[in-house]
Amino acid sequence: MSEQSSESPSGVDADPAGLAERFAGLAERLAAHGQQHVLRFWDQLDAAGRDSLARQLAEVDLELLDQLVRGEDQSVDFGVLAARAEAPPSVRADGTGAEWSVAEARARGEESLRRGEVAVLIVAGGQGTRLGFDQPKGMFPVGPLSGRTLFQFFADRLKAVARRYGRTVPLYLMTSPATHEETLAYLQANDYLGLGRDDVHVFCQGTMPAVDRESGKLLLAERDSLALSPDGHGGTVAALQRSGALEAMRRRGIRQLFYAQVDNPLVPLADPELIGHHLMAGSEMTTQVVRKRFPMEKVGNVVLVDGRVQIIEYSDLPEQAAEMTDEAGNLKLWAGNIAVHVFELEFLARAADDPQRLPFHRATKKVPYVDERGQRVEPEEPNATKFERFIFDLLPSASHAFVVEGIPAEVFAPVKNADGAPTDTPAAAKGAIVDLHRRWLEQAGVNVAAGVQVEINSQLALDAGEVASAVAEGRLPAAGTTIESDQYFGG
Ligand code: UD2
Repeated sequence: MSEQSSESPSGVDADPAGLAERFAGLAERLAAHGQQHVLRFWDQLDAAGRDSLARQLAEVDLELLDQLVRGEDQSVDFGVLAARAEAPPSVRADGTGAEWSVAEARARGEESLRRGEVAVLIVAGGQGTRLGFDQPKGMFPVGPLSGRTLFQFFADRLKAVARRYGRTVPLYLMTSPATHEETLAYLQANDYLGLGRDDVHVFCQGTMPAVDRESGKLLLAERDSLALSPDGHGGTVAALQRSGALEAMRRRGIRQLFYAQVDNPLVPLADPELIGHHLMAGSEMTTQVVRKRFPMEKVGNVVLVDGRVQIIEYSDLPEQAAEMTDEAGNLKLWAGNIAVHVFELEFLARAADDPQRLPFHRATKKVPYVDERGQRVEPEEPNATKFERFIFDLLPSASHAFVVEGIPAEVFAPVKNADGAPTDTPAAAKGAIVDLHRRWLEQAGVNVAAGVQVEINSQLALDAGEVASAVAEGRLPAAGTTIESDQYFGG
């Protein structure tokens, strides 16, 4: 299941000659790229340390790193791009904008779920630094009353979808070296969240080395290891292929992959409507968006440039472009990326065969390192450049890329920042869950007293329609009654 190597150091101790050869080979390769300084402490390392450093270095594409450091790939001027950008063609939340009805889309999506053609992919490689939670984010307790974790929320929903359509929806979870082992241990300890053991697949994304922002030199995190960080969620494409997950999905008859981020408890995983719009549009990659609340909101901007749908990340969008309005005074670039996509599996497979398709983005960060004297330095200012790929950069290469508007209160409540921050906090996400479940109950004729919190497990009712059925069948309080105190309706 895991593609991350846990092999022990190969017996280099027993073969000092081999070791010398290995050093010579590495030194030569590194010198050709001006990076030999990372072997500075080689003589002081034990066999395990040498082995681990050599393994890390074997994974680094030094040619590519040279190009990135020289900035040869940096051709995009986002200011110019944004000036030419228009709102993307989309199906609006009220169903307008498409040649088919929402009901037709839903029926089409349901058909593919009944055929077992859909898998779900959740990217869970991020380290949750902003949230200040030191475990994998999926383990964060987000249930307002149940305390259920993000991972449990997703599993509850997938079990409910499987029950409704009579076919399981396998879960593919992408971790990073920072989250892999702990995620696996959590899943094992929790019986794979009640999903079948064969229906949960965990695979680990790759890494990219950080370099000194001035010199472009590789940084050492320790004397025997490089400063590495996850290669961005764009790394999903290569990791799917490398881990065998892509092939496993094909064998299983999966054709559509529903992609989401681990930080959004409201994401309607395997939503038949979104999958249906994707299929009706004949799209290779479909993305769900919400109307941005304000120009500089921290969501990517889904736009149309030269006839191609693409995303300009919030950090790349100049303020002036973000503030442009249309004739009605609404934001021109209104479509905010919530990182919910539907992919044709074969489109991803083709992308995996073409590793250069995704560009790299740069971020300047504080990265602790070991200096030339072997002293650990905790920088106070950003000292390093990190390189990441973004999965949404696949959009321009997709044929019929398609955009579907969702209602934020129903689909988007990301957990990004610690409580106390102005937006995207656990408190805000919990509030959004309570508000949504309250509305479902009220639509079914159940009253919820002011200030009272309610939470409904997806296994009991997945959406407003199922809440209405559960009310009618006596599995939730009857219509006309009032819920007077906080209540969790479990699965
Ligand atoms: C992301 C989107 C942004 C918007 C927003 C909505 C990017 C670059 N931007 O912003 O456009 O849609 O989400 O919530 O994605 N992850 C990995 N491996 C990595 C890096 C990230 O698995 O190497 C996962 C991470 O666990 C998380 C997700 O990707 O689930 C997003 O990462 P982020 O929180 O760094 O992205 P953010 O909030 O800046």
